Amino acid sequence: MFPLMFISSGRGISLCTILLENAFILGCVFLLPSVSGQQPLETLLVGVDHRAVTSLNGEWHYLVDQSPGRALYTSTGEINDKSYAMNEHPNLVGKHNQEYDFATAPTLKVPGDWNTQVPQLFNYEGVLWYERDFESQPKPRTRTFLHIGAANYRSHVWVNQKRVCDHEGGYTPFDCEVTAILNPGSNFVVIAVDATRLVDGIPSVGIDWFNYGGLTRDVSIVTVPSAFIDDYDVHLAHGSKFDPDNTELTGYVHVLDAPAGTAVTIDLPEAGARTTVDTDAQGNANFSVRARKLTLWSPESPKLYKVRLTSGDDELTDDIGFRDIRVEGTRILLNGKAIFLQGVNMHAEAPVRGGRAYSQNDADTIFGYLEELHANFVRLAHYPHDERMERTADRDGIMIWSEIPNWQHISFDKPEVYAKAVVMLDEMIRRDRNKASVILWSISNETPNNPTRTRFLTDLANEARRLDPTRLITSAIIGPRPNGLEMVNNDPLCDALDVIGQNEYIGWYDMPPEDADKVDWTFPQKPVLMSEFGAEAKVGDHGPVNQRWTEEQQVYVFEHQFVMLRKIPQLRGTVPWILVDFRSPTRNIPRLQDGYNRKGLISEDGQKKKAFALFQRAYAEHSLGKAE
Ligand code: GCB
Repeated sequence: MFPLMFISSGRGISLCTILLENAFILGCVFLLPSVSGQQPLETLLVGVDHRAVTSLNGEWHYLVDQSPGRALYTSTGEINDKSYAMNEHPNLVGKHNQEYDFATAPTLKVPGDWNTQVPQLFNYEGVLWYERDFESQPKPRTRTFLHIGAANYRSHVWVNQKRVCDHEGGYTPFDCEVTAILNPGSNFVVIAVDATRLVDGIPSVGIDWFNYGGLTRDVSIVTVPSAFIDDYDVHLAHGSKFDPDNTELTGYVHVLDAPAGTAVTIDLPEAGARTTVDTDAQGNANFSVRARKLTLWSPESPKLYKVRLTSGDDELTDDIGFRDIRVEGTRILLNGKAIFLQGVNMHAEAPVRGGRAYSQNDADTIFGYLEELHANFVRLAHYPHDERMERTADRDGIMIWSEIPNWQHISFDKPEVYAKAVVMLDEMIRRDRNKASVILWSISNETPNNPTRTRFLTDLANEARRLDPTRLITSAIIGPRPNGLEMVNNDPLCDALDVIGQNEYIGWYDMPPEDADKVDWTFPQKPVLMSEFGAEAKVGDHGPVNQRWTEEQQVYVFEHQFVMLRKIPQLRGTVPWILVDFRSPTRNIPRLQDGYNRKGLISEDGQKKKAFALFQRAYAEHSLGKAE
């Protein structure tokens, strides 16, 4: 067990230092915002996209604060609350005061990375300040939050000159309470976003994707009653026998700041299910209710129900599907039926438009490709994507692997890094636990096999199970290094997983493509997904199959992969790397790469390579593996 523990308080967590070796509790350190510290997850509103909010999307003024970020950081590395956060304007007459002015500064669109909006900022990875004004009419007995869908990587937020929150992590949402700070009429918000990579960050400094900076997802103002539903979980009772006319649904609704005994109603009119339960002293209302008429969610029938939650003055209606996912031996069962996942990987980069994906149009383009491919599964690499992706997957019946960015080299020996990982995991699970499409939580990708990392990730897998016992836990494992043609995965991390993700690049980084035919894999007795495999090709480049970078060679690599994959009895899914070519600054071969990883089945401008048709056929014929 890691020498740090999270103690639940309500549904939030606080970081406490506990010396377990001495069984001696030193006490809880409620983390204060600091330059390097991660704030514990306190309030994170679930289902914000299903509430009436005031959008703060649109044009925001910005100022660049080049490294070392003199406006954001003091010389001792503290956050400076008295600089741009004050949003003052320079005196044009009288005494000299300061040298910035948001009011006349240029603007950036939010949501959106800064890199693809301003040519000079394309490679910028430092601090950038955002500002915008907004109107508010605070109402009595309400609370107001600023909700930020994601900001990469660290954010510091001030409203009307007061710091309201700090957040670390580029791919998950957070909320800052502003109730006491808002003025009737005009207000302003200033957000400093620092995209500097950190050795002790998650991910760490070396990544194979583009480090888009900025307010990359929706920003909104959310007003709720003084006691409000901040979190809920409505799912099919795990292990219940499915009877469409009498099915148990279960979960909880958490009402923040509700006195014990506050009534909560869970109502699914179409399913004939309704119950009213009371909150406990922590504001939690656990429930169990029978549905009289239920169609389970599945790729063939992605049925969603209106789920209306009410408590006091608060009310929220979500669209939720119900399904059961479990592992039995080496099989994955969806609603009791063995499945084979016909998948593909995807980064959160907008096809054609380029830049960080954030819109429904981006999601629809990606899901359009998935449909054409006859895919039923997508791995959202290597971090949580925009919530629209899960919503669209719920709608379209595509199953999802969602992961936190524990990518390759992380400071696994540092308790503070473990603390960050737990918060990111909690934020990911909390946002998406009501999405039927999500079947797998992944805790990491291609991490080095050593005891420190295995302990860190085993603890994290257990934490994921504690947070959500209804889903499967996985990780993408790399190795063993090829040793002849026998590949034995004996990574001890597999013990902590329900489903093994295996990455391999036979035919590209390792061995000639044809050798794949002769490779034999041995795995622990669990379901296996080949979670990455592939080769690069520049769209439009043609030639013989032994010529690198051609579409023909990419197809050839996959064809030999197929021979190998069909021989793995416990293979339960194929997830080629990757659906669309994506930006990666380390991919620098002129003309062939030009800053893109070219392992896509589709080029970044939407042209399908030959390999796309290969998978389309294989998936249409269901020919790559068996469900049991
Ligand atoms: C991997 C990584 C992925 C890379 C890919 C590649 O093993 O998991 O993030 O982009 O290989 O193309 O090398």
